[in-house]
Parts: sequence; structure tokens; C-alpha cells
Amino acid sequence: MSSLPPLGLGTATSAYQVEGAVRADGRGRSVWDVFTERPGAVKDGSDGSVACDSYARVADDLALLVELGVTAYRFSVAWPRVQPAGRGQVEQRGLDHYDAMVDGLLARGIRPFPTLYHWDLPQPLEDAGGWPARETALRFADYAGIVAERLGDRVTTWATHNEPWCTAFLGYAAGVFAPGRREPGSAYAAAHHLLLSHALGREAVRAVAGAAEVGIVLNLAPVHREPDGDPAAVAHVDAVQNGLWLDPLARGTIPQTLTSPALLPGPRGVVLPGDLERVRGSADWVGVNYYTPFRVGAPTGAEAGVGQDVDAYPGAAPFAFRPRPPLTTMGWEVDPSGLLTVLERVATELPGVPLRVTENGAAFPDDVRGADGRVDDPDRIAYLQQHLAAVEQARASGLPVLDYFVWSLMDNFEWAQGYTQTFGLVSVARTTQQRTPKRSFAWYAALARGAQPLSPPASSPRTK
Ligand code: IFM
Repeated sequence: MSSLPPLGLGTATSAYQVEGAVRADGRGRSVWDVFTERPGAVKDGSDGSVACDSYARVADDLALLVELGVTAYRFSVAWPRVQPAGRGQVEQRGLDHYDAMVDGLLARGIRPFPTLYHWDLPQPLEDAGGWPARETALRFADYAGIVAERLGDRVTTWATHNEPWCTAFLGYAAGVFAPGRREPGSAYAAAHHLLLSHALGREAVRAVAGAAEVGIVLNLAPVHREPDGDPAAVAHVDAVQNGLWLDPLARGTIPQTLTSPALLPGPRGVVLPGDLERVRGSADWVGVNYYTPFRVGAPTGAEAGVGQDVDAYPGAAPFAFRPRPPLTTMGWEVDPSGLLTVLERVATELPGVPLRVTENGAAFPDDVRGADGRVDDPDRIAYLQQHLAAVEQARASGLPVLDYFVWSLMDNFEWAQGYTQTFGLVSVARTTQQRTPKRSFAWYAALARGAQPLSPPASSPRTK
């Protein structure tokens, strides 16, 4: 019988994906403001300048969370709102916004779960070298301390980074995310500095808010070998996706399969004496963002549109991803058992460290509406139900999974996919910003209110 507290149920968003208001209250430019101006960078040519207008509609979003009955809300703080240049001057109006958000959540009995960095690096820091430069890690620690000074009397649980793999490898190797650089060596340097900045940021938060629990959110995935897959490629993909983050946090080591000069001792390396000791043990909790497993096979030439970019694993022997149906509209395979696998792995590598599923959810076509005009999304309900069952299984076997957050509260700006992918429990009309709950919202609300037990899904997700 598990002695864990009841599973906390929440939803998640991030600043650039929902806030809009990119020129409000002295906000500086971020790498995503600049990247989205690049022709072809975003599938539908859109950007996050308006998004869901959540910066101005905090009251609407809080009302949705209350209606949903969740106990927790995961949002991110935009660094360029707090320090427009990424260093130096602090913009109090930006801090005021998050201060009010935290108060608004607490007043409604909802726990705030801020993430300090969800990909919106102040552009001046990118101009000075970005995450491949050590300086960025030091500036992140300053920023973390500034936010903690303001919110740390009420926020107890913090995340430093969201999915640093995306920042490093989609941003600096594949170049499909901001800042859009295709420099494999820089990606490995960025990865190290992101981890270092997590450790430094945690120290800064705890210096002003001693009782704070500071974690990091990783997008981990089981990596399976297809019959024709090269074992070396499988090991490399696993090392970049999982080991590069877990090994330093758990043991202060770097996977031996990764031989980028940036990670090796020597003049081209960025790992300085003492860095890994600082990173080891620096996660008070680990957030797992889980969507899909990866299957690694030999390239056949017919891999277009599989939803994952092989360039984001620099140095791997040639390989291709082979997702198996059912797929979401992102091209991601649906496999709830992968969530259990990932949770087991983290719990084994970091024994005793509390875990949270900080993102889980799915983009589906959302093209069926009920008589009331609401999106009828049984695929999403089934997806969530199946993955929540995996979480319950993990907890029943003793894994310390404390919270689960649906990605996302509402449809929003899905990075390089623009507004073409919908992950929300709530639809958002792009022209009026009207928020309309989907059927999945009612389902999750019933669950959050304890009115609906977690039982096997009535139907399985449609296949693509
Ligand atoms: O929308 C993203 C989020 O910003 C980070 N995790 C994955 C989500 C879906 O792609």
C-alpha cells in the first residue's frame, strides 16, 4: 500500500506560448521574437506576439483553472520581462505580473509551479554567445535569484529549466528552434551550461528562499532498437536524450558514448573542474515531460515528417526514427507504457528524489464538435487516461510521483509548428481569444474533483 499523498493534478503552459504582449511593461526581446521573424522558421508563419493574450487575461485563465478544479498550475516566468537585457536592470512591472499571478493562484487554492526558463532567452545574451557561452549560465543564476527574491516567500517548488535538450539540440544543432544555429559542438557546450546553470540557479534560489525545492524538467524517452537499427546509434540517441542529463545529475559523469570535444577535457572543452560536482545531486526533484518513445532504425529515405529530427543527435551513426501508429498530429507514437519506463529509470538513477510528470498530452485534429460547438476529443481523453493509469501504476509500485500536469491548459503557440497543433483542454479562438473548454476539459475536471475514478478508456485513440 503506497504511503504517497494523493496525486496532485494540474495543467501546464509556458510564457511565450500563451502570454503575447511582447512589448508590454518593458519586456525585452527574446530569441523566439527574433527566430520567428526568419522566413520559413515557423510552419504557418506565425509567432507568439499575441498567442492567447494570457498576459492581459490572467483573470480568465484563473477562472478556467478554478472551473477545472486542479490543485496546481505550472507556468513559466519570462526572463526578458524580468531583465530585458538578460543582465543588469530589473523590470519591476514584469515581476509584478508574476507576483499577481502567484497571489491569484494561492487565493484560489492552486499551487503555483513556476519554471524559470522555458526557452525565451533574452536576445542580448544570445548576441553575446547564448547557451554555448559560460557567461549565460552565470547570468541565469542572477536572474533566478531576482525572481526568488520576489516570489520565494510564497513559492516553494521551482523548476529551473524546461527540457534543456530542446534548448541545446533543437536550438543549436538541428536549428529548428530558436536561435536556429546548426553547430553540433555548440549544442554540447550549451547542454553543459544549461545543467551548470540549473545548479547555480538552484543555489541562488535557495540563498534567498532556503526551504525552496528546486528541480529540473527533462524530456526523457525510452529509446528502442528496430531490427535493422545500429546499436551504436541507439546508444547515442539514448545518451543525448536521457544520459546526458541524468548521468551528471545522478553521478556527476557524462555518458562515455558522447565524445564531442566540448564535453572532453582539453582546450576545446567547456566542463571546468568542479562543474560536475556542482551538478551532481542538484535536483531536489525531477520533472518528466513524456509524450512518446523513440524507435531507432536504419535510414530508408522515406522518413519525412516523422516528428523528430535526426540532426538533433549530432555524432550518431546514420539512423532514422520509426514511430509506430497510433500517431498524434505531431507524428508522435502513442505509448503509455513508455511513461512508466521513464519514471522507473529516473527513480533507479536518482533514488529517493521526488518525481513529477510535468507535461503529458497530445495534439489531435480536434475536428469534431458536439451540438454545443465544443470540441469532442475522445482521442485526447483516452491518451490522458492511459498515461494517468501508467502514473498510478508507478505510484502503486512505490515510485514517488507527486504530481501530474496536462500539457496544456489551452491551445497555444506550438513553437516551429505555430498554431497548427492543438494540445489544449481548452480551444482558443485566434481572432477573439474566446476560450471554450473541450470535452476533455470536462473529463479532467471530473477526475480532479474526484468524481470520476481512473478506469480503462472506453475507446482507443484513432490511428493516423
Ligand atoms: O509545447 C511544448 C512545450 O513547450 C514543451 N514540451 C512539449 C510541448 C509539446 O510539443
